[in-house]
Amino acid sequence: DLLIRTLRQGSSGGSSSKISYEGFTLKANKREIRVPTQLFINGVFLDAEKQRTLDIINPTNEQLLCKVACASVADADKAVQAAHKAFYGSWKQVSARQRGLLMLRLADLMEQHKEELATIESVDSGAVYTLALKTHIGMSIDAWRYFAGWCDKIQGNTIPVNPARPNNVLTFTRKEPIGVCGLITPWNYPLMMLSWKMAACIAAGNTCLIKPAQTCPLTALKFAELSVLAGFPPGVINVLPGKGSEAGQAVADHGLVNKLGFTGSTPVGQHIMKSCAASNLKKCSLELGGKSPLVIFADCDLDKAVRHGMSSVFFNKGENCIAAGRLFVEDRIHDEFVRRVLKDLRTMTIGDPLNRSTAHGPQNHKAHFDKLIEFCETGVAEGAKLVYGGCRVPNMKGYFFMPTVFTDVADDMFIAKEESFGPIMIISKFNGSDVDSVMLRANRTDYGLASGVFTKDISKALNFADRIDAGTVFVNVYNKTDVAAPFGGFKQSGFGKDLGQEALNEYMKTKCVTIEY
Ligand code: TAP
Repeated sequence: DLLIRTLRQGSSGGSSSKISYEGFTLKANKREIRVPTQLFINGVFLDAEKQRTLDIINPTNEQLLCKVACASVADADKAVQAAHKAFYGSWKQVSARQRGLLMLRLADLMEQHKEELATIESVDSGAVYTLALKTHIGMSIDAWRYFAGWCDKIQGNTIPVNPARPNNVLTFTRKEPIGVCGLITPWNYPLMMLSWKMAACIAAGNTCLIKPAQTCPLTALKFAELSVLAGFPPGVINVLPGKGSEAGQAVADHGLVNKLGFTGSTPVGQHIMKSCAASNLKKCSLELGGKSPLVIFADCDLDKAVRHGMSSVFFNKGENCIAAGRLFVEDRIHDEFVRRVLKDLRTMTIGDPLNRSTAHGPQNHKAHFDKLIEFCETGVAEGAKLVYGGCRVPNMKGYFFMPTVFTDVADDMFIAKEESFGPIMIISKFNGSDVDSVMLRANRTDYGLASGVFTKDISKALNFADRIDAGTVFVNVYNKTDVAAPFGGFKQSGFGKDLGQEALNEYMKTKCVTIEY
């Protein structure tokens, strides 16, 4: 059949010329990259209703990069109808193993285009290129490969139930795809958030539409082009750049969407859950905000604690959902810890994210940048001690925010409780002989996404892991995520897992079949 023929042709068929779209040529990183700027619905690129567009701004220079189609409610409906038709049509003809092959082929194409994708991500979102290559794009490719492997290993159970003698009974379960899934993602890791969700969703046999964050939808559109080259049937994957309040809301409200996978802020997550309930009681999973505690005991390897403590906050310019929102440092090492952090910060290279020596790029967009300024002003007004940064990088165009450190932060301060989502380290002291009290303080947050502890004492570390109320615990490391390990929060950080085998369950339903014989 056509799909198998496409698969056999290999990925180097030079078919890119067959995909027509309106786009722009990004000249950056010594490359010229064609990037689509239209909606991607039912396998083709097309304009939004009434030709509406979004302005895409380059955060490094605050200049207009391009205009991208902005989906309306009617466009969202068009995408849902396409996904619905594909789910009951062409996608049903594709066997689980063929699905895995398509996903592997897509991953290969992403790998072949990884420098292009990383360049686009860097220019669009301000991600440092070297990090974009390794994490934003690298982990996206890993996710597609990991979930491709699951496609033909999704199995039910046979279950011994009580028969009505003399008859026998066979009861078994089937894991079935849910149908059309809506995916809504934030701006901090645009392609990676898409991949974490979509790879699990597609592996489970669903069709989908994604509404990427309006500030940086470009890698999602380049990805859509690659999905055509990989041979995905039309309608299986649809990409709808647009506004959350309009296109996103339309997806959450749509009666033909059976599942919503959301990553974003807690307030929007709460709102979306209500829409899911009110529309058609669609299943939803929510990966929301965090204010993750990192506890550093005096008996740690201090070099390592400083290195990981820095990256727990400043990784991806703090636009990292599991970023350590609060550091509790044991009083005996507090001053030395702060001294070493400041020493490292003074040598941190801030600048063009495409430059290979840059460690810290611009924040994603202006509204976020402005909120960070406000966050720091609040901290100062509350009486926390601002020991570094807290302002725009002097004399630089672009949304460059100084890596920032606050000490003497009291538990009831705004900056101790609220997520900044930026490069702002919030440090408080604790007394090492009173572990109960630091555990209480670490857990006294509405969030429960991640956490970390640094200590050489294995009992202390395991006690921390037992007692902390968070979905992820790092011991003597931070930010160590992997596509095979489940990821997701507790409390107001949401529910449902991305990644790992557990993520598949978010995109499947269990049917129980009972036969008397
Ligand atoms: P949000 O403002 O919540 O936006 C997330 C997505 O939801 C965007 O695509 C947004 O569209 C869309 N949206 C907004 N209103 C909507 C509505 N009424 N209906 C449907 N969709 C709607 O978050 P953000 O500012 O982009 O991202 C930052 C937040 O995400 C932080 O709190 C961070 O902690 C969290 N985050 C969590 C994780 C995990 S794994 N837990 C990972 C990354 C980020 P627009 O493009 O129009 O805004």
